[in-house]
Amino acid sequence: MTSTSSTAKVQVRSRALTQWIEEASRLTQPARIVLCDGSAEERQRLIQEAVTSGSLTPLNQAKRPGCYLHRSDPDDVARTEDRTFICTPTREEAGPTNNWMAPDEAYDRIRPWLEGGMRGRTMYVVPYILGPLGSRFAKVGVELTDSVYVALNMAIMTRMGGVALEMLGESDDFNRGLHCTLGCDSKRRLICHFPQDNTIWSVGSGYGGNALLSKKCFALRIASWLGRKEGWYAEHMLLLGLESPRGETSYVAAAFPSACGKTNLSMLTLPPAFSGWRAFTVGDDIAWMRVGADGRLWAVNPEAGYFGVAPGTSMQSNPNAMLSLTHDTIFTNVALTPDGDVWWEGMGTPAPQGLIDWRGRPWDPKSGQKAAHPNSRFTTPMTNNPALSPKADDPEGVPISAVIFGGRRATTMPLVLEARNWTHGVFMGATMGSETTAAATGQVGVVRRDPMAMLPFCGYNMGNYFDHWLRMASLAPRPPRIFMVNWFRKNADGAFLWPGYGENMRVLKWILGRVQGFAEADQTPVGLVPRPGDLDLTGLALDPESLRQCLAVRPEEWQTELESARQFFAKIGPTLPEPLALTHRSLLSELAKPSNPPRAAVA
Ligand code: SAT
Ligand code: MN
Repeated sequence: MTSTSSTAKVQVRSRALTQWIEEASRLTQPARIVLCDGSAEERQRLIQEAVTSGSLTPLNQAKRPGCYLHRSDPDDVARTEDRTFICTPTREEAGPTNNWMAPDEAYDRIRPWLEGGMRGRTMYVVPYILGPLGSRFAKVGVELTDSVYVALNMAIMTRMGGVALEMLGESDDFNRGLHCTLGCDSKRRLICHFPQDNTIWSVGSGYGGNALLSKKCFALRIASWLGRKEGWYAEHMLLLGLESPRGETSYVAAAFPSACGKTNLSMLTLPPAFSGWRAFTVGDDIAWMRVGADGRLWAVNPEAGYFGVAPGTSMQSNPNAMLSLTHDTIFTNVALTPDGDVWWEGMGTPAPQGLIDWRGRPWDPKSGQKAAHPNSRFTTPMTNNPALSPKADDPEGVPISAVIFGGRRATTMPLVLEARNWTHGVFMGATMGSETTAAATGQVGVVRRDPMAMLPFCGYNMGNYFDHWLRMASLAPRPPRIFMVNWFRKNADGAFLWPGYGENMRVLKWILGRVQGFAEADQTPVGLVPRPGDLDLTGLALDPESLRQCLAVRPEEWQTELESARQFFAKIGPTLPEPLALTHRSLLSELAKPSNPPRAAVA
């Protein structure tokens, strides 16, 4: 017998939603159904439930009010890309870079697992909005989940509850996310996307992007598919505002693969030499972008919170994140201190004695094991961020001056490289590569091509996705300029050449200078690079040799790079747009030319 919570002060007016909840509860047979209203009282009630069931451990409330620790199943600590499927009627629609399953096959495989899958448990109905309220960007999703941890995370990550039902009204236009933990059984773990049905079925995992269906599943995979159909863009990008000493704010959108410092860059703290400047976070992970009436590209952050990587986050690397984490935050798989606080590797303080590791066991510093899982996370509301942009909630979004692609590359890729034109910029994004991190299961540290940081998140054929990017040039009369950055280049001894973090502002200043037409650059066979004197290095002790190596374009490295890009394009196959193949050929012939003395290029 199921009962619906009567405490919710909200009402479902959409017949389609009522029917779908009924259908899902007939299938999964929960003991209770709770319709989430998004209120503060509800949050307290859900936290209480989670603490009682052991899903959350309260942290020291005097030190971290409103903060809790969650430990996931040790076998369920990252996205599982090999169990993630795009279920379009044809394999061709999903393309060569996605796992594909026919929709009927996927539904038929998962349905038996879902039968009675929530028996004895609560089904939380979580209605949410992606995008600012009242915005033309905004979309409604509803996630049905048997995880209170997921419901609590969704309340932080999205505009959740009554507001979403209000926006939905009587409409049937919403994303249907059905999530069932099934004891986090890896043998019954599948994350299936049905773009044509605007539906996601996720089973067997309670973690991050597998389970918070608003995030990678809807805001990227399904939304990228909707964006192509409707003429807009859903991208794996942070959004950052930079206010100059003259009081003008410019916005950049930047794509980096998971766990490459997107959150840090989006919360940038500026070096002392940039005292007249200010940096503001609009978003840290996902951008939805549309061409505005003025011909520029405009963007919003569809989310309302951050699901950031904890290890490496410190007062030095990201003070705005550290300040955000002082209250009302859920920590996942970090270490617990004896006085009920959190700790992780790279927090900037020595490990206290008596730590409990991420699995809940006493931690032995000599064991060689990490106390916090490398992909341990914090979930914190964006309103906690001292650097939150006043435009973060603006229905209009922000106009984008520059699109920045980046990855983690020990060699080849200079600190910054500007595309010659739109097609070359799309080529740079399409061929970008990065060394893998702990954000997904699998081998760490090998270079993989990760176009626009969307390889695991593009909900349709990658070749068609490139074509959609090329199309922006004709949709937007005033498109942003495109750049590539690499904060992670190393010298022959394996040491990082560039200090990174706040010092990245020096590169951003050059990028804005290029956009505004006063910064200069050298032409190289593969794009435009600043000369050492073009970067504002005031107050930075960086030896000239390291800087030279940071900016170097080495033809022999680029030969290898372009060969690897060719192999990747071959994998894309017949949907690869011809302009990208042409760009590849023209770069090869530029590289083959006898080297000319570098020319200064004026913007
Ligand atoms: O687990 S998530 O997909 O939400 C985080 C990430 O991989 O970037
Ligand atoms: Mn991400």
